[in-house]
Amino acid sequence: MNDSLVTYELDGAIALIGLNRPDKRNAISDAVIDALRAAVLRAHEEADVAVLFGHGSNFCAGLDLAEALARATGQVKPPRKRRRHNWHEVFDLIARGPIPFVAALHGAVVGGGLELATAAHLRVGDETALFGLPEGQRGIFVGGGGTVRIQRVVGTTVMMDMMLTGRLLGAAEGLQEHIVRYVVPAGQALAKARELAARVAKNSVETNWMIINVLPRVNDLSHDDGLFLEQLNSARARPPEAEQRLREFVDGKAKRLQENQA
Ligand code: 1HE
Repeated sequence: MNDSLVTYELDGAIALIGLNRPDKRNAISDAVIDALRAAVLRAHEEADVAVLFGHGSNFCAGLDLAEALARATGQVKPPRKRRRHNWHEVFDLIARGPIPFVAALHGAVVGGGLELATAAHLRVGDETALFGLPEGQRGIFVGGGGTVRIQRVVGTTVMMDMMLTGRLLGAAEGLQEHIVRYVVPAGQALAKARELAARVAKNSVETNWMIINVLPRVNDLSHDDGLFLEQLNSARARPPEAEQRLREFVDGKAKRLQENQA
C-alpha cells in the first residue's frame, strides 16, 4: 500500500499508517478517508499498537477544500442514501477500536487534521507543529468529531477561542492545552511516537483495550455508573495473561518499574 494515499507498514507489533498526499498537505478527500479506513482495519487485525503520521512537511491540512467546493456546487453527487458520517465512522474506528493509536504531529495539524489527531490516544508533536480550527474562515464547521473530542481535550474555553479567532497554536501551547503530551525537536515526532508505541506494545493487549475503551466511556458517565463500569472491567482482568504477568512479578522475574522512569 506504499504508493497510495495512505501508506501502511508493519514493524513487529506496530502498524505505521502515513497520510500520503504531501503535495496537497495531506488534505482529507473521500478517497483518503477510504484508504485510511482500510489501513486502520488492517492494523486492527495485524498490530497491537498503531502510529499515525503525515508524509511531507505537514501532518494534515484538514478537509479537502477543493472537493468540498465541488460537492457544494453539485459537481460531485451526494450518495443516494444517507449513511453514518464517513469521518465519524473512521475516526471512531481509531478512537474506540481494539488497539491504541499514537499520533506523530508536525507542521499543519488543522481542522479535520486536528480532529483526526484527537482520535488517537497519545499525541507527540514536534516544534514545527501548528494546531488550528480555521473552519470559521472557510464558512464551514467541524465535522470529524471535533465538537466532542477536541472540546474534551482542550476544554470549551480554548476550543471557542480557536474556532472564533482561528488563531494557530504552536507546539508549546499545544502542550499546555493537552493537544500533545510530548514535544520533541523538529523532525523527531515520528521517532518519538514509535518509541512510545513500542512501550505501549509491551503492555497486556487486554489492559490496553480496557484503557482506550473504558476511560472515554467512564468520562461520559455519572460517578456511580463510572465506578460500576470500572468494577466490571477490573473483574475481567484475569487469566491467562494477567495470571502469567502476576506470577512473573511474584517470582521476581518481572521488569522493575524504575526502568520505566525515563
Ligand atoms: C489543499 C488544502 C486543503 C492545502 N484542501 N487542498 N483546512 C484549511 O483551511 C487549511 C488550508 N491550507 C492551508 O492553510 C495551507 O495549505 C497550509 C498551512 C496547510 C500549508 O501551507 P503551504 O504554504 O505549505 O502550502 P500551500 O501552498 O498553501 O498548499 C499547497 C497545495 O496544497 C496547494 O495546491 P496546489 O495545487 O496549488 O499546489 C493547496 O491548494 C493544497 N492544499 N491545503 C485542498 N485543506 C469534516 S469538517 C473538517 C473541516 C476542516 O478541516 S476546515 C480546515 C480546512
